[in-house]
Amino acid sequence: MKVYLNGKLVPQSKACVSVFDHGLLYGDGVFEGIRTYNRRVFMLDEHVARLYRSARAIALDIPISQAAMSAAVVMTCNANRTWDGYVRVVVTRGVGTLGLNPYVCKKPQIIIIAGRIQLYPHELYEKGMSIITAGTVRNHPEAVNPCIKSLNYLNNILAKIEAINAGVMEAIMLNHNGHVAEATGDNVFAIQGDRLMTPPPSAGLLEGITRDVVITLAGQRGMTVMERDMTRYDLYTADEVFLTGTAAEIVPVVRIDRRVIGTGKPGRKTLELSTAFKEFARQQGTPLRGCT
Ligand code: PXG
Repeated sequence: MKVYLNGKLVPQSKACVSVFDHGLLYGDGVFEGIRTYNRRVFMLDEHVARLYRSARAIALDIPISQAAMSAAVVMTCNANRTWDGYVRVVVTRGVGTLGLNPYVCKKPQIIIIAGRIQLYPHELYEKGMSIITAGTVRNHPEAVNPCIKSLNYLNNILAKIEAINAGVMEAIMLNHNGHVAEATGDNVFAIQGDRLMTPPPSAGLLEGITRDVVITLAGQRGMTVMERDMTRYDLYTADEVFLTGTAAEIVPVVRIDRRVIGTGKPGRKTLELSTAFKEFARQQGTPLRGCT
């Protein structure tokens, strides 16, 4: 595998960063996870724009333009023949000292890894997923805003530990008001009748790019889409619940905190949206080498 590191493609074995990198020492940096489908990079401009927003929010100046970043992603995918895969873009603050001061870090490190992604097991998409609500509260937006896709995922990892320890793979995180925010690496949706509900960004969540696509696709299918504050009540009493994310796509949820959701099977509308999403993802995207 060839890894993009600060403008060059280097063999995986040579793709190293310093132990003094503030990304490692403090989680001081930002990242993106992007998919390729059918020789196209899905929603590349949107991911790159979010990366630069995240960087801006932590006062990190990425030393190349957004267009150059997009070109670097395409180049890395082509070099690795990542036609149906997963791309991780990481920008760290760079090498500094053992102190916190980010301004001593003069050169942000840009890393692009084009590889595979481990999706949830196939049967989860057919049978649906069991999840819990976590006790770990989602970061307060006035602390580290969850809109920032930063390298510090400890808040999410603490909730993920709760999930795994409870024997499930995902956890819903609530915010400081007890409202539903999101899952540890996915956004959450609930369907009640013809209404599709998802928490608003003000609830403290990453504005997922898959979330945006699903909102658009649902609108096109005549569903009423509402961004509104939700509590566990809305999840427990929903007809259907599902999670969305770049890696996960659309995952039906059939149990929350051991309560059965809807019929206990993936819902019809969830499956419809999932089919529409797959169709859209195959057709849309920035072309890679050999894309027809
Ligand atoms: N919320 C959070 C906290 C995320 O990290 C999403 C929602 C979904 O956003 P997109 O734009 O992908 O639709 C994410 C992104 C993992 C993993 O290993 C997941 C993400 C990022 C990094 C790792 O599960 N999801």
